[in-house]
Amino acid sequence: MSAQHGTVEGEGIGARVRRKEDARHLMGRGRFAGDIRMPGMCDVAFLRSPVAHARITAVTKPQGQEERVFTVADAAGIGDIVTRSTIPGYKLSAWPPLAREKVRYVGDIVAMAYAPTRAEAEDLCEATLFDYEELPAIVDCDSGRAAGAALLHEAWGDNLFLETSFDTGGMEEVARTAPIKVEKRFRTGRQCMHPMEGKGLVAWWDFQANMLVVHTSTQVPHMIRAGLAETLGLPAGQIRIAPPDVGGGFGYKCLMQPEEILVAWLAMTLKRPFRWIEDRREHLTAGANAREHEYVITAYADECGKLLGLDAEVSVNVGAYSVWPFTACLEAAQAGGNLPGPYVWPVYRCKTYSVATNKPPFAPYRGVARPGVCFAMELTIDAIAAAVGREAVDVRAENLVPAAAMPYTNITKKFYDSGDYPQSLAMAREMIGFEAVRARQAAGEADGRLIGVGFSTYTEQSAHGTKVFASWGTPLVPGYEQATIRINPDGSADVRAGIHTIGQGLETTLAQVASEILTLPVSQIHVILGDTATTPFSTGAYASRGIVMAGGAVSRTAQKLAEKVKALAAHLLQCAPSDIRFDKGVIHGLNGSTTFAEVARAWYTTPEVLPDDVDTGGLEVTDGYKPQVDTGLFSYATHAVVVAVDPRTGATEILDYVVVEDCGRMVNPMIVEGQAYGGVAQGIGTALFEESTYDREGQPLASTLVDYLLPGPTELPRVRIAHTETLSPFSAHGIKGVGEGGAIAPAGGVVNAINDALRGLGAVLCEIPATPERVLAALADARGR
Ligand code: MCN
Ligand code: SMO
Repeated sequence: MSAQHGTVEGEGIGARVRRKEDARHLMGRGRFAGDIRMPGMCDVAFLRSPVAHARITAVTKPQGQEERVFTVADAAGIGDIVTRSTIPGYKLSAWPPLAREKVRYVGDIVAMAYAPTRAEAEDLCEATLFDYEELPAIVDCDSGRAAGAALLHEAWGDNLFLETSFDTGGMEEVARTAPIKVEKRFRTGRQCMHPMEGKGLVAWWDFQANMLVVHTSTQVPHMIRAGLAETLGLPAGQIRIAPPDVGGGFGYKCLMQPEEILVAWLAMTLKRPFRWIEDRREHLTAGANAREHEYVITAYADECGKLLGLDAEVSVNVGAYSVWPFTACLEAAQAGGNLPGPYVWPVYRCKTYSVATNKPPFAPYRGVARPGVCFAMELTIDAIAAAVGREAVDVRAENLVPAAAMPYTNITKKFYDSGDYPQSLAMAREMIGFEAVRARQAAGEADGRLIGVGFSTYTEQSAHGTKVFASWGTPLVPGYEQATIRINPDGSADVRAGIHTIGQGLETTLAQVASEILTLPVSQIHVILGDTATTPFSTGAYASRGIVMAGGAVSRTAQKLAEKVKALAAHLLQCAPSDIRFDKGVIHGLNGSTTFAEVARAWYTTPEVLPDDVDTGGLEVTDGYKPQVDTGLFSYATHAVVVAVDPRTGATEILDYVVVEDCGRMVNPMIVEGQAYGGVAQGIGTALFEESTYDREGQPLASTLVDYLLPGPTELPRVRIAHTETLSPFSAHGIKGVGEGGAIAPAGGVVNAINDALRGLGAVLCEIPATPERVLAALADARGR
């Protein structure tokens, strides 16, 4: 349990080191894009389409201000966002950063303006006239797929970015013989991502270096350099991405956004500093979205609930354009591949549809498809249990991949590298006090509310490797990660990596990995991340790959650097390098000891004390890493939830919440727990509160945080977390990723608990968020039956 973890001595892997980055953030001394001031800097604002689908007839600039307002006619040099993919049948969309001919969602950019202040820039946008002929809007998957539907991209002939199918064969036989058949439809609401800091950037021209410098709030600085080079037609060597502090990314900041391209283009063209800072309303109405899935599921089982076959159709409402670099199809591709989850399914068939609609484009969001997939799968397991009249927790336990089968290749060829899934379920059952909850349920509540308990088990594919992304056909495929480590003249160390820190704690944990090898205290290890001018190449922080990939690179690089330090120290201490060992930052030889500072002094300032044939490579090493498997490392967890539902109001309160997680070796258990807390908070938002609603014309209805409900401290339970540590045999130090996991399970667990509470009344909820209205509708439905 958590108390056993993090009692490691020192500050290396496994220690509960306090986060290095918190000091500046708690003191308000972080430097975010909005904090950057430059002489002569202008603010940029955007005129956005007020309608979801229209043909542009005219855009008229305000008289006398024409040179500060830009439409597509002024931006001949800017390339469209065209995200290629090698998946057969995938259709390309061309997304012009400034709309051309058509607008395809409310928020699509029609014009941009700049001025010394944001208010003046907004005034210029308001004074710009936008004339259009409205076209019918496609807002949901059904109407998008209907025969004769209006087309977003006329040349396609339909509204499907991609259709995929997967079939193991054998479904007809299962359908004919299986004693239990469960048919279900599930829906998950559309969401915004809401990092605490929205998207934003400052761009300027550095005359000294003769390059464009972009301080953009991003998870993927090196990829953005490649994307800007492509769309701006500027060589990548003349672009520096120097990301400032990033106040959360959650996937949203993986994209190259049109605003990013446009502000960079202004700086490149007019050779002066420009800034755009997304406001909350822009995020809610025009920022990329996530999560809107529909599932049609037929599941087969035997009389005991043993799973026999899963037949599924998944539609994802991916919005108007394909985002760069992950395309509009990542979500559905992941959904189809991950739906079977941690269970043994002998037969599987799945069709997926990535449907283009007149809504904002679709980004990966913490967990990507898996929060929806886990919701659908966990509700399916509970439905099967109900059909065979058994406890869902028992049916779950019997169908999870057993520990003895590890490593296990599942039905969709996912390689589950290690773990004990039934153990995590058993521990969660124990911690939540399952029998006590059943007893409390039976006794009834004095206030008339209904108690329910729900479980949700998932796998989190982390650090997906080259082959996985290559199979999705994305334009940039992540391979290795690299790190550079240098011992400074004072004996401290610099760790440089191209991955970025976005709030998830890598400034601390990468220092811990270096400390594990070099034994220097974390305070003497400076971690410098993200800047393309000073760090080695990285594809970035996403897919819970940071600590596996960059941590692996830091580990390998530190080991090579340690050899160099040992060689120099051996000379100073007159012994063999193999006799040298490090302990708490002190370097011990056979007959004495020295320090990193003394070795550094010898190298940097008194080289005459070193032999003539010294390795002139010095005290700096760059090396890279990729895990032994290319298919990702699979973390997993079980969440257990107790809720009280008020059948009169439909309101749900979470009474207890338990997480039993396993992400291999934990580098910092405190940070892992923080990741679980944060993820669960977002997952509870998905389960109960958050929804980007649209009307039939494609108008967003949730344009403020009054309409779009984010959970706050009063809505969130005290989450109890326990860990098991099953080391991966395939990664450095046995580490697996954890960044997305917390957000994957809550919807499944919470809604299973709600359905458990409502069971006596015959109501079943299949749609999230589980708002009071939906709970009441499910109850009314049950009464009507
Ligand atoms: N960690 C650890 N031991 C492990 C696994 C992870 O100590 N066995 C720590 C890591 O060192 C790191 C954190 O947990 O500090 C997350 O690590 P990892 O799972 O490798 O994830 P990434 O570094 O790749 O970060 C991205 C990931 C993703 S994909 C999303 S989405 C997400 C997440 O992290 N966005 C976040 N967590 C976030 N947390 C914050 N505060 N802000 C975001 O935007
Ligand atoms: S959604 Mo995380 O950035 O992979």
